[in-house]
Amino acid sequence: MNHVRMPGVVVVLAASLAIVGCGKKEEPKAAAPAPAPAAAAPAAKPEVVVKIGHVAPLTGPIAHLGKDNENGARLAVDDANAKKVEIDGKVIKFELLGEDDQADPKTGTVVAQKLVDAKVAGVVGHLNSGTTIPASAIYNQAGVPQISPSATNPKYTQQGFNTTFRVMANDIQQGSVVGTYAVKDMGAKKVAIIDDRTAYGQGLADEVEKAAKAAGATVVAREFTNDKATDFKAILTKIKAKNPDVIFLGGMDAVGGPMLKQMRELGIKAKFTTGDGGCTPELVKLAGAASEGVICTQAGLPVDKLPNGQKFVEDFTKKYGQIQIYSPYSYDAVMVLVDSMKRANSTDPVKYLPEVGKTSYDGVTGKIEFDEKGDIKNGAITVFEIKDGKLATLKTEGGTASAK
Ligand code: ABU
Repeated sequence: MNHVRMPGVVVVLAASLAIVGCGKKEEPKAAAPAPAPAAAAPAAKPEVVVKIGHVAPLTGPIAHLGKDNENGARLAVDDANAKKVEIDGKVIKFELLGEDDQADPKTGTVVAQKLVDAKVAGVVGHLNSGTTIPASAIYNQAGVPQISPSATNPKYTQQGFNTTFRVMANDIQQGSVVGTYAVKDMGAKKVAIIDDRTAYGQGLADEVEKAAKAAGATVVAREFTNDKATDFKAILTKIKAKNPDVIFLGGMDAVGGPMLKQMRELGIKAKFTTGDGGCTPELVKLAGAASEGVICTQAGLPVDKLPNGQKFVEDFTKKYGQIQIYSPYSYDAVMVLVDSMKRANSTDPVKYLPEVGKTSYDGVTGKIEFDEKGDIKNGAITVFEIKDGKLATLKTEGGTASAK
């Protein structure tokens, strides 16, 4: 049976007629007190969408690192949105615009312009120094703050731009630590150096060469490859003839993995060292048993020693799986942008950019403060050894403790 929904006023009228119709005179009842008017709901605050750009290689040999970076930034955006951040009387809904630069400098500038045209308020990226440096000119021209969570080449922050920041140590620090470690701690007298001809790989290799020589070693070979190569037998054969104690690679894990395997296949006994681009769980996956005993550095603290990192590690791994290396830094980079907007009470880059430089933020990676160039103050370098397929911490130099 269908029930016809009657408007309330009709129901009241029908009831009154029924009373009149029964012929009994009734004294009018005192009117029931009118219900108190419902308290007016507070007017909802207007919501404003603020776009934050993120750029990394999401395709190609180091897509696993690009996705790690992007996922860190995405988690930060989700966490910031859950807090319903209010700026200038409006609730801000942050939106991450993720772009793929394929680790290619030209593509890096194309996607940088795309983000500027999309009116992003800030950019986290890029991953590679070779893309971060050319893209930084575009963001600078547009006055858009840029924080790289992983580009370690010192040139990025040496261009005189007020828009460039990085939340980890640079390769002057990293090269000095790994080059000195190879000589003083690993006892290398003869060092061979290979780089991938990227801004990162070549730049770090130059710093390692300086540090190793300063510590008393001889550089017996300096070879290069490229960041897409997979066959290194020709350069490794040349290096074998020089009988080095240590081989250093300035390059990423996608190069380091197959290079390590081929070193062992050629019977090269030298110890293998590399910087942050190769100091990842992916290196172990790619090189297998050949990665045992590798010494490598990261430009930051070990994940299990991140001052405020426990919740980040739990949340990230639950949502995205294993941390590669830079996701805690991309998380912090987003949070530094948000924190700067809050302090400026504005999401307008013109207004909040000066606040980025004044940052003093307790991130998951530690205390974040910038020097006059935009480099992190007191960045840490950690030395690891790969043991039983895992990155085991040997020592950390520099770094600040969290205030928490
Ligand atoms: N820092 C190593 C990987 C990223 C880069 O600087 O190119």
